[in-house]
Amino acid sequence: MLHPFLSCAPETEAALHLKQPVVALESTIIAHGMPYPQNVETALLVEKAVRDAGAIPATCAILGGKLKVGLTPEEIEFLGKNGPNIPKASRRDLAYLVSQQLNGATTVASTMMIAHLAGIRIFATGGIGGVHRGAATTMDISADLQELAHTPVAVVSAGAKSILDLGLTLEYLETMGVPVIGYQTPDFPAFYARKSGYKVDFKLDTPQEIAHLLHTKWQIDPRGGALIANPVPEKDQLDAELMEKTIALTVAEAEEKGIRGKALTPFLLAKIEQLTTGRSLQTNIELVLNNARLAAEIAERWTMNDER
Ligand code: PSU
Ligand code: MN
Repeated sequence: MLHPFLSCAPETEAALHLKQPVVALESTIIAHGMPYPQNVETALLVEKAVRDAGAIPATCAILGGKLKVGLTPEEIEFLGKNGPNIPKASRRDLAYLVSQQLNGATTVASTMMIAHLAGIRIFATGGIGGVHRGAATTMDISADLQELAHTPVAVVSAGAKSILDLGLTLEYLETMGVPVIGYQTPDFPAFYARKSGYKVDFKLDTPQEIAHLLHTKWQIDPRGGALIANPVPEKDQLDAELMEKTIALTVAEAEEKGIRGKALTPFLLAKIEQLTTGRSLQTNIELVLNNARLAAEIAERWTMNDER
């Protein structure tokens, strides 16, 4: 039985019913993470990458108060075109948007919630939210981390941008009991770069092993997610030092302008893209595609495990 607030695309519903592999995808990256029209092009390419790797994509969003699981290309176009005018919706925003029958672009946190309600276990994105630099005084810690602590969905990401304090983000995940798994790497990746200077907790080399770990984790305790860190492909990587400088400038500007709360991440993303004259956008697109492919492979192995 579907949750009454969910609205599943027929294809997604059929796939879930038949226990076929499904990969959840978020929509804040579409509305707030990239400019139009590259955001729409990317969202469609990501769905294609999931399909080509043998799974069904389920892009999530809130439309007219419905928790949507699987969007039409027209709905993706709508989110991409309206971009910043679509409210960015994290956990705390869901009840308001649903009860008022409004639209929302879902973050990692709210996409995990929707995926969980629909019975989807694997989710691909670009980068997760985390502990922001200066969080000791601002207390800006993304709700994504609490969601990973509580909701049993595995998130495949290219680590996190160093707009965040990556060391504190990893500490927080440890406290919350979230395993961080490096795919074929011992290093925690820094989104644009393959290394951050920090290590992951565990390195696993195949989608099969990752699916097996998830299966084991949820047999021991059905609560809580996992973070799968998949580094950006070598050829798309940006210079780590240059990005560090760019990000430092961006964070300083946000502070100067007093940009806070949910506006902060989108501001930083747009600014970085401007400063790198679009090169960061290309890298961003490539790493999301890379994550979509890995998530599809894990989802395939996961459905096989699940039926054991
Ligand atoms: N980091 C990125 N790209 C993104 C986001 C984060 O590199 O698009 C988005 C994701 O949707 C993530 C959200 O869940 O921002 C986190 O926002 P906040 O820090 O306000 O929780
Ligand atoms: Mn925040």
